[in-house]
Amino acid sequence: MRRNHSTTPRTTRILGSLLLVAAAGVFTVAAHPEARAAAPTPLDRVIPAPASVEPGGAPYRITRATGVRVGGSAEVRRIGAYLTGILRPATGYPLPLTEHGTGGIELRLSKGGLGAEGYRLRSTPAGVSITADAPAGLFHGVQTLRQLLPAAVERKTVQPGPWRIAGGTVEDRPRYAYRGAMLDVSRHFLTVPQVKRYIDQLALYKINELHLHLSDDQGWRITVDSWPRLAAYGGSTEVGGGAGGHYTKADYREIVRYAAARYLEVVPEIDMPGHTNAALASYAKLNCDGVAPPLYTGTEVGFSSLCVAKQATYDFVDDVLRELAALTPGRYLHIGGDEAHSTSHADYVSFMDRVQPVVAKYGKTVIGWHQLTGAHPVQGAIAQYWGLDRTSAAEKAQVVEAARNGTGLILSPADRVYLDMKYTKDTPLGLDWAGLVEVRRSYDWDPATYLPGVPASAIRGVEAPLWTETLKKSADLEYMAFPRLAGAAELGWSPAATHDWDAYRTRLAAQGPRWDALGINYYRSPQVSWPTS
Ligand code: TNX
Repeated sequence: MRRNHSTTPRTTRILGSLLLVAAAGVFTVAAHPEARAAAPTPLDRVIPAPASVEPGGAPYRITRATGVRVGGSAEVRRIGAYLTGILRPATGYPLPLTEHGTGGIELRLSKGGLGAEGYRLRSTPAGVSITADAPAGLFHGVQTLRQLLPAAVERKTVQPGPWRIAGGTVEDRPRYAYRGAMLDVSRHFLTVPQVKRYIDQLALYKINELHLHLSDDQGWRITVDSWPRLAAYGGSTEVGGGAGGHYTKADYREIVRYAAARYLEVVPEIDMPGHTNAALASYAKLNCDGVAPPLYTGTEVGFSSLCVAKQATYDFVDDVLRELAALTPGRYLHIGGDEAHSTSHADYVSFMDRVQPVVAKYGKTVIGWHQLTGAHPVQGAIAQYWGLDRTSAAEKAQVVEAARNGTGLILSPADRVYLDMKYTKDTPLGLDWAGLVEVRRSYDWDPATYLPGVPASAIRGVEAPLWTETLKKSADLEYMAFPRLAGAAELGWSPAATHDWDAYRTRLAAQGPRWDALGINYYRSPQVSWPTS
């Protein structure tokens, strides 16, 4: 009974529900309390929805005797260690990493035609195996395995179990290669542990790109050795006048390392030529009038601009991008380019004409906010679309035209996946300039048809930005990100044929206890029937 979403989703969904009802019946009459709680999570109750699920056979049960087999490479062993790091505290089992033997949990690299990030998970009473062409696939398979276990597996103290994984096979691979989340560490500075905590949350949903918005009017957050005042002075405050902060190069490398260990690529952004007050305040020579403005701690946008006519501006850009590229193993440098309301159009175009080749000179690919499509995007450039339903037809047409001419697109429609938008008028945090964005609205759109006329090949994926004008603590970030982040991750990963609000809200409800167990603060949207216990 293979469930391949491109062919027969609905019939099998109904069949699956019937089986579930039958299973629930069996377990209600069973006397043992453990058995009653034990109907294992169905293989398709995972976010993002897997590409293909074939349920069948009895479940596997993790016990005190289970080992984790990780033959082959050091990287597979490291993924095994990550998995046991998750499983050991709640199960209380030793779960040794082994190279040989049979049964148990097995992670193995083997060519299966599922691509750079795909995996196959097979569960039988004898064991669970995850196989993949490449380590990233094994890591994503581990996230699926995690979600197939009871939510209590996420707790840090020993829990009763049982730890069962439904029988059958999952074959999975992403719809889009770029599945991103952005953190604005400029408006409020976020510490390295805060960023790591968010990275762990992103990994659970198979997100593979972490875009860091490292500079804005309110703060410059990364050390640049050739321009030391950027971080030391430009990073010394934030929205509301707090102390701000910045990452040393060692801090930044640590974020990159931590992300890479979870198969996320870091995309650093230096926003230019607008959103630059922190830089302009740090160096008078970057200003056309040679006068440094004061540091800024408000939340207005569009008032600052680098001086497009001055050579100092391009010396600055070259130094900053060179140092940033040297810190960046990833493919991309994001050069911003949004809301340059204090830069004339002609200046904006000439600035982008000079700056994009600098990115290429340092071996990286340009990403810019979609206003870049109003200039001359270089070949290979990617534009990040942050428009709304109500964005003018002319602006949309400009983006579509660029996509037809080869510019790639990352979709971040603000009235869908801007995680800083309020859910309702009563949401205590966030902004509402793009509208109120409840969970269903955030999930219910299709990246492939969102901008009619864009060729499918232009769409690189989906990114959910989290701007921090109103957000300071991890609990604030999480309240805005969860549950909507899970929906954005699913739009990026799952085949279009799995898209179904009713099925999604059931799967989403099952994430609530997991977030509780992980200590993740989330918005209990009334659109979702969260479990009560
Ligand atoms: C628009 S999106 C901005 C940011 C703000 C955000 C707040 C974009 C490229 N620019 O400067 O932080 O709205 O929602």
